Amino acid sequence: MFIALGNGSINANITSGHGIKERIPITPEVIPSHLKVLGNALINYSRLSWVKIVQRFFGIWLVIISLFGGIARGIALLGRNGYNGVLAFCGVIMLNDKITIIIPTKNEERGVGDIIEKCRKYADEVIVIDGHSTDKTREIAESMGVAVYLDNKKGKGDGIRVGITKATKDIIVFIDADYSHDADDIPRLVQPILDGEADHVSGSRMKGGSDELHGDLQKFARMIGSDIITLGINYRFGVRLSDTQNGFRAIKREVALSLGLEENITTIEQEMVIKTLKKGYRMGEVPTHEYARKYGDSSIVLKRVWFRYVYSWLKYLFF
Ligand SMILES: Nc1nc2c(ncn2[C@@H]2O[C@H](COP(=O)(O)OP(=O)(O)O)[C@@H](O)[C@H]2O)c(=O)[nH]1
Ligand SMILES: [Mg+2]
Repeated sequence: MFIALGNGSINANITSGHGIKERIPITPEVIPSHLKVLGNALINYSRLSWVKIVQRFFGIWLVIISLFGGIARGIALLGRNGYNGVLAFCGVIMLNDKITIIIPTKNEERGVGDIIEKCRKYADEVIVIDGHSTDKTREIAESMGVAVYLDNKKGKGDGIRVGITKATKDIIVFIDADYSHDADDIPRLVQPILDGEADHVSGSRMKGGSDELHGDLQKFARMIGSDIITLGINYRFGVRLSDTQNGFRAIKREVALSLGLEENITTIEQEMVIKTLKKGYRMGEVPTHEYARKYGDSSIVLKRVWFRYVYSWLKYLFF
């Protein structure tokens, strides 16, 4: 239905679901009857299939081309990624070509399969960087057809650095393999980059909640330490971030390559944030929830790594 102005009067051009065209002048007296006609037109449209509605609005050729294009893409995804390929086709088709997802793993045989499966919804390129696992992590990942590379046995940071050199898409997403992060948050995480608002986006556990930062002394210390580090970064660069330690993040590949990352362990997360800001790139944050590790223990043992956190924080902040 179109409302048209002409000859000093307002006309309603109504095409009903059956294709009958009516042109009715709108005057105060006839408004109730116009509403009735409009109501009928809407009811008729609601009875049409979506194909017919698209056809009415955009013409038959657009429908034919998009149907063929869609079917071809759907078959390709079904062949490559099975059911998840079809899900991707329905939901996030635009993202798949732009993202490389990197999953660092060390002895994650219980979670790696699930996380790969979920990540495939959002990226054509999923890469596992393994820290020389002694369990079946690599076998499982390889059997699922994703690329698997070994790091240099120096820690997660080393794995992240190897991953950056292997990625080929415009945006890299890092996600852990221990069920801490929800792959369904990936579209939200990359959105600020796609919108041209940020070059590097971190998931924020402070905004999205964490099951890993509260409950015992070790967790409390991690939370306070994380807050102090973030505070220093905020005042040094005049930003207001809430989380600089989360492993769940998205970054433009070109930016990641330009940072000259050096850290071998999980201190690489804060190094990435500090160097992003130092080089004048834009940081973004979105709330993401951190779930409790489902099995095993964190690789971070605070009494062993706290010094490296403090040292690398000060080093990258001021030198
Ligand atoms: N490539 C690689 N990945 C690692 C290494 N150590 C831990 N990871 C992975 O990094 C992710 C985060 O590790 P985790 O121990 O959960 O650290 P936390 O989440 O900070 O407590 C998990 O997917 C681990 O499997 C390593 O030495 N090399
Ligand atoms: Mg973890």
